Amino acid sequence: MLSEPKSRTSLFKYALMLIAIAIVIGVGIVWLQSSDEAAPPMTEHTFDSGYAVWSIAEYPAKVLHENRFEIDLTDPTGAPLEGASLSVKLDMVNMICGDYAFAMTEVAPGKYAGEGVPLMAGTWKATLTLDTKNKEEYTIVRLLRAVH
Ligand SMILES: [Cu+2]
Repeated sequence: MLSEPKSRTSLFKYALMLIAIAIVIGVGIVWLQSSDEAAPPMTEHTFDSGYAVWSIAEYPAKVLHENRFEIDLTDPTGAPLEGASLSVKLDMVNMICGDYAFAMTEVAPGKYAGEGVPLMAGTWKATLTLDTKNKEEYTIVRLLRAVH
């Protein structure tokens, strides 16, 4: 009779511990998935004078290698947005380890390409400055992952 409440208490503690472990694992899985979802290989962006599809040829990007960035621009009617000038700046999220800036060139009507070099493994923020031929300026931001 004396030992029964004791074992119930320890069973209760054991159950609490299992629940706590399950919560920690669950939060960890959600966090991992959200960091992957935040930096997919291809991102889509709408801006006032059109639409952008931004892809990175090999993904995740390779650290200290030239990675081909491709941006397709279309105007609101779906026609290629030609004659824009594009430049990209890479900087690492939550770190001051140096930026990498590069220009993109128009390789086909409305299709722009350039080579980006992440300096370290991790998550990078890429900021695109887009100047249309009508002298409108837009800033488009995406995240990307880089690995060794
Ligand atoms: Cu860094």
